Amino acid sequence: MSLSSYASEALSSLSDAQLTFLQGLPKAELHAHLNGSIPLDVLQEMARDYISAHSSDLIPVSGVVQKGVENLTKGVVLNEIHDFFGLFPAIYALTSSPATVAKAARAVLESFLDGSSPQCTYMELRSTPRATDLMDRHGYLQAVLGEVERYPAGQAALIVSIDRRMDEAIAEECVNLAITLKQQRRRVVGIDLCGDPLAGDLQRFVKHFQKAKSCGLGVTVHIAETADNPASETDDLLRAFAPSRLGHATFLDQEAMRIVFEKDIAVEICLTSNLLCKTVQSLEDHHIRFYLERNHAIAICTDDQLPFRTNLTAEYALLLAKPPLGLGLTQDEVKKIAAMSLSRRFSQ
Ligand code: 6MZ
Repeated sequence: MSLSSYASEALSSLSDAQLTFLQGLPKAELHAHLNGSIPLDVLQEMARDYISAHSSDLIPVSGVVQKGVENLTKGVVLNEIHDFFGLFPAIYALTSSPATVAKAARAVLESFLDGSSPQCTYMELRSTPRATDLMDRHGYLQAVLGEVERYPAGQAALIVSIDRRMDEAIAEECVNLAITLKQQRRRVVGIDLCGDPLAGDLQRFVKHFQKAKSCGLGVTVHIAETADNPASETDDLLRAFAPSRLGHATFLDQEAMRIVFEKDIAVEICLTSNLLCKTVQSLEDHHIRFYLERNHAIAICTDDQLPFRTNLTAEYALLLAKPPLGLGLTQDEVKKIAAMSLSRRFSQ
């Protein structure tokens, strides 16, 4: 798949020795959404299967799928972060049965963990349980876990995502499934709050997140992803949800920062995602600099390698490449950042 200009320019500016260094660096991918990480060739194959299986349907859903996959193939241009969520109906049509969810999960895990130069040494894949005509949410999680557990515990685990758009009852069901599966010693290590950053009232989820935490699940939340997220919501997320990791954390105010430092909450950083969603204007302005200056724990992550046309090696290349293509960090600094990602895995 062709990479975004950010990823490809940073990668091609590196020497062979720098590339070898990045590829051999032990690192963890802690923030990757399953349905946003399906390799393009696998998605295209799934679309072909879907279209041939649905050719006689009265309602031509195949058109939506075809258009969606064509857009992803061309490389989507997002005017703003809200455009991003419109990509998922087409992808979700392709991953609506246990077999297709498993196929997608296998392809994602293989793209990160297999081959002669895997993207990472450990991966916490995350996904939102979905119920369709062909599966319930438990069936969804069984299908994903079946693939995660093909790898040793030291290599792969699952985070269950709760979408901000969910009804409270569905969020509760997802949290309870995560807890039960953990108690059954399945490879679920945490829960996540994700979805359209401005959707939903989060108060209705508080007690469910607290229950998950008290049952030993790690908690991570997408927080302050846009400039429009109110400070009061960010404050609630930090205090009531008590996360040990944060996704994006792009627009934290001073008080929020104070809590992040005081509680030593790690930040999952997704550079290309932020640039393409235009929540950050340039690498020069990226909040990663603030955390680096203070030696605060971060983990470099891909978010959604399919629409953002990146991979974990490219995200690390953005650290190493000289400005303006990258941050111009030294190999020792990058090594330290990679070690931070491994140290912030959720416990099993
Ligand atoms: C917020 C995001 C996201 O769970 O179906 N998702 N939520 N911010 C982001 N950054 C731009 N990227 C992905 O994977 C897809 C779902 O993950 C969430 C969205 O809810 C999306 O529908 P799963 O496997």
